Amino acid sequence: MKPVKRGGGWAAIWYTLRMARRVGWRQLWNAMRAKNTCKTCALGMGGQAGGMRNEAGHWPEVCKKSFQAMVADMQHGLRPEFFARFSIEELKALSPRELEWCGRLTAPLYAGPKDRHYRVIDWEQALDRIVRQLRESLPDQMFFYASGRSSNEAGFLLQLFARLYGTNFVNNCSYYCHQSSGVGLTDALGSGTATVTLDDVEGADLFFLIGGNPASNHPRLMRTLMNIRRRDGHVIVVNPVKEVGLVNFSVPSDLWSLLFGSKIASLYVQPHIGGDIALLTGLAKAILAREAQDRAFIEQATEGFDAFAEHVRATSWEAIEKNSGVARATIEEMANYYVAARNVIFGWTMGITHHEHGVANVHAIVNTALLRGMVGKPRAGLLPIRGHSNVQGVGSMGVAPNLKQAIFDNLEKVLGIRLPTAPGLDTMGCIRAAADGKVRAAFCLGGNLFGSNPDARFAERALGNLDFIAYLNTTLNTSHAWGRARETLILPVLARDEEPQKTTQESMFNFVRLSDGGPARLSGPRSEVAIIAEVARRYFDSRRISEALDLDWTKLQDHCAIRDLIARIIPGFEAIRDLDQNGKEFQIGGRTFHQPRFNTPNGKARFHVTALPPLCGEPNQLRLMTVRSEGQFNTVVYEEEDIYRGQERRDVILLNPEDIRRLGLKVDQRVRVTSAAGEMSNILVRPFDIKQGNALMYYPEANVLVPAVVDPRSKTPAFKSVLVTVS
Ligand SMILES: Nc1nc2c(c(=O)[nH]1)N[C@H]1C(S)=C(S)[C@@H](COP(=O)(O)OP(=O)(O)OC[C@H]3O[C@@H](n4cnc5c(=O)[nH]c(N)nc54)[C@H](O)[C@@H]3O)O[C@H]1N2
Ligand SMILES: Nc1nc2c(c(=O)[nH]1)N[C@H]1C(S)=C(S)[C@@H](COP(=O)(O)OP(=O)(O)OC[C@H]3O[C@@H](n4cnc5c(=O)[nH]c(N)nc54)[C@H](O)[C@@H]3O)O[C@H]1N2
Ligand SMILES: [Mo]
Repeated sequence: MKPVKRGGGWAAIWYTLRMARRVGWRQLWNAMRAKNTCKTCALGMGGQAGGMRNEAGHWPEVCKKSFQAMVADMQHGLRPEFFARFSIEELKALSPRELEWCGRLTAPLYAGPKDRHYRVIDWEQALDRIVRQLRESLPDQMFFYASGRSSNEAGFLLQLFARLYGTNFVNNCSYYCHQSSGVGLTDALGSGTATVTLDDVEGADLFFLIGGNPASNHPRLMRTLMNIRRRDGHVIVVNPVKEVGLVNFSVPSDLWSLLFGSKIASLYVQPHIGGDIALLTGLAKAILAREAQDRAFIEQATEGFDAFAEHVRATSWEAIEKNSGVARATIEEMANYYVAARNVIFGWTMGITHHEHGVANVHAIVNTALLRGMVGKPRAGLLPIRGHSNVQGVGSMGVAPNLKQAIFDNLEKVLGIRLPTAPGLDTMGCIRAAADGKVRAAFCLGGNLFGSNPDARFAERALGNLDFIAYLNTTLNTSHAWGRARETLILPVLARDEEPQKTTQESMFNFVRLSDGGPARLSGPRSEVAIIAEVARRYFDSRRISEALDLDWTKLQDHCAIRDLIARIIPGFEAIRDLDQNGKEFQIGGRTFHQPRFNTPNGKARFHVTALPPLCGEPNQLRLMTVRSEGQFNTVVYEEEDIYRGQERRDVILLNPEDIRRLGLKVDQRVRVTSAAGEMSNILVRPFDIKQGNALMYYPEANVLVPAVVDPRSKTPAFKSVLVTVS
């Protein structure tokens, strides 16, 4: 299969038309137009401005992914006969794509230790089964996981319930995603999210895009990058892989761009996997040598500069070049761009966070920005480009093992309750505790806990060691086949645009959106809030949550009542109380930095010394990254092909042609790929423009190979840095 010449464009439009044929034009159009936040990435389209509009009000803002996700939700419902016909073993034989396209879940499903098939049970039995588990377990034998698609309302309720139940074993998929960004940014600025708004990005004259592939994963950021180039600004891409869409992209809603394409990267830098710290240290070294640092800003608004500068000066160019794989001349060229720019944004994604040194990677980016005073003023700053459409909101709501002190205090004060104080557990921590038999049961609000885990065989064993697991999902996924406990329950939920009540979401720019919801497409699935509130009501036997507020779990079926609590408890969310009345979507206070004063105790931003991580691996080994293709959303595979990388299938390993030659391999030869965690056979060798010594395979399948090793600070697995041999 030939790769496309540029990203986006007609291919995206054709695909959309094909999707529309599948479910009906009018239906799809109406669904896309409804006032609901887009379901896919966290760029924050839709909401009250109407579907397909971004935070700057631009229309039409759509991408293939939003159509894919919508069409998947518009599928037919799965009939009970399906589960009588197909055994769990047979579900295991289905690919992630086949599972997704089986149809929407419509009825609660149950499988016990001896069952070979899931069977349909009624809601009464299902809810009672969960409550029985809660009664039989001790609070520290239960954990709660949430993905990032659920609403703020559902997230808030889930963590409140978990804490009143008595546990801090509460976490969300950000532990496998941007946690390193949250930790690294908080270290440096006292705040863990983007420091900028979309407007700021639109006004920048240089954008560093590090370790991300937005052409595929955040397509609507591409218009913004195109606009920067059109204003004579620049985009510097840092990525071991030459991603075609980052070189040239056709923004489908822009006629000129559609016809002729838009150049994206002004400079494309290809470091080794894990070479970013060395590269950015080199960039800082070049800036310091030119004395181009912003002295006034450093003096007035930062601390830790001297130790940082000393470390940078002491690091040799030789070490920098070797470790990053980038020549000094290229780094000097980056410095030329950086020194010439006035307003610079640093955006990054999983190429930065999915490492054992993920937090240090984020420190290195912040250092680079501080060096030239590019944080704490308009049109410049730091932008972790988030994944799931509401992953940031779910975190803000406290679906996290360690509550921020202010939230903890507010919860106790406002509700008049005592919260558990035993330490919480991150996602990998919970999986390990399951493997060790320390936790006995789990409750998963969305997501695919098995499929997203490193070391798939270990994850299967760990989850299999649980007595009970409940999954709340819209469609079937690999967790339901491979991530089963002795007893497994699957509950069908409504998608965001089918909710009977309004819900809210938070974008990666800290902007809170309101979604109207809409009519249910199928009878059967229930609202996430309704399920959590009902489980809690039954478990607590209708006891009141708070005497002070005269509040019980039945009242918390009402999303307005939940938003009222959020407004009282979560700092910065005061305006959420009246959101459904006045429709005023809002920017969360205290997170955007347009002044050089930060949320650290003394108001200063901190430099961090970042040692170069060793570039590991023997000569016969390759460093492997596991990434997304163009046709998937996380563990949900919509299409087998990856048109951007020119791959018609997913069981491939992409290698630099020089490595193929050096290792004595041939293109399209079948090989075995082995790592410390496992092996995959019958993988096809494919040549690709990837930095020599590095390799690429597709997630989630390649999770068999990823060891369960995490960054000690953020607990995020090193999904992008797996040593493998090919034979
Ligand atoms: N269509 C679609 N959209 C999505 C998703 C999806 O699956 N599909 N997932 C959503 C989610 S949850 C997330 S988190 C985001 C993910 O968005 P991305 O982070 O863009 O996704 P990945 O495919 O993991 O790609 C990471 C990129 O990092 C590069 N990379 C790998 N290792 C390194 C390294 O060491 N250094 C540098 N500089 N680069 C490196 C890879 O070459 C690749 O281009 O997208 C969100 N949006
Ligand atoms: N090897 C490797 N592993 C990785 C990554 C990687 O790059 N490489 N990336 C990591 C990252 S960044 C992330 S974020 C995680 C993803 O981890 P998760 O968020 O746990 O997984 P998803 O695949 O996004 O979850 C998909 C499921 O969500 C359900 N769903 C969809 N919409 C809704 C809804 O509205 N409500 C509910 N309740 N359910 C819904 C569907 O049933 C679908 O099967 O994976 C991580 N794992
Ligand atoms: Mo993610």
